[in-house]
Amino acid sequence: MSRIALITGATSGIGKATAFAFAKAGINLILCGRRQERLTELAEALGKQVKTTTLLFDVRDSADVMKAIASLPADFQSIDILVNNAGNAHGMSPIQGGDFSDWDAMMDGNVKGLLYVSKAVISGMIERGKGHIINISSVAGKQTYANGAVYCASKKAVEAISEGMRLDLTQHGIKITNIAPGAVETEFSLVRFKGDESRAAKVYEGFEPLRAEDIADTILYAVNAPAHVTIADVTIYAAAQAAPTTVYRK
Ligand code: NDP
Ligand code: 8X3
Repeated sequence: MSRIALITGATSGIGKATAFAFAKAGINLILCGRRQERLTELAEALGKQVKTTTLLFDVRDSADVMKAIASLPADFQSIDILVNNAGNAHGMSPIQGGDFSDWDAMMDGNVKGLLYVSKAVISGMIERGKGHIINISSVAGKQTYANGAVYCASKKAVEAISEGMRLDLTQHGIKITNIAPGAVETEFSLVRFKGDESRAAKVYEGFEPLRAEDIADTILYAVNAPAHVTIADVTIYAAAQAAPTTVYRK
């Protein structure tokens, strides 16, 4: 029987590429995000290959998260795969210059949002005695860099949550995969730098960054591993990147 995956942050970047990769592999899709137009467009495009539905919610709103996931049609309720991908960096500044609303957006979205969505999905996985949760962390969760303390903290939290989930959920037949990408060219830097296109473009200048599809390939590999195998933790750098902020540019 075809599997069902719920992907948060499916409207852009890594989430969107994962939706395409899953559709190609015959995995039915629950596509989530805050931009309905993009969700509808994606659901229509991928609906030619697999069954699709969309959920519009902000991961930071626990009540909305629970309501949206509870509203799924019966044929989408047995979620096999959860991809906790929604998230962003907001701003880049020394801790003493940090902005409260940026901090809230990162901690509430990247950390608490991931927890809310997981809670909404895990109970069903436990009942069915199976499931797979993919948490998108970052190399920022492995190594802190200057001016990135809060984003890095949010991704270190994701790493800890992945470890904790594995400890709590393995006994229920649920696999946990933590994926830590390096520099992937998506809308990420545009969001981080609040729409400043030239500043965002500079992040990826002079080297070949990762593509969203590279991360999607790894996610698909993890969900296609044999039943007795858990891909627990994967770090993926661009070939020219040696550490989060050490990139060899031409
Ligand atoms: P994008 O900005 O391209 O995509 C981010 C996605 O997250 C969008 O679909 C957005 O959808 C969704 N999202 C953001 N905030 C919320 C929210 N509060 N509620 C619901 N959805 C939200 O960035 P990426 O694809 O690069 O980022 C995906 C994940 O990968 C993030 O967790 C990011 O931290 C992580 N990552 C990215 C790296 C990179 O270099 N690009 C490297 C390492 C990790 P919408 O706006 O429609 O809600
Ligand atoms: C995104 C990668 O290095 O910009 O998580 O933090 S980085």
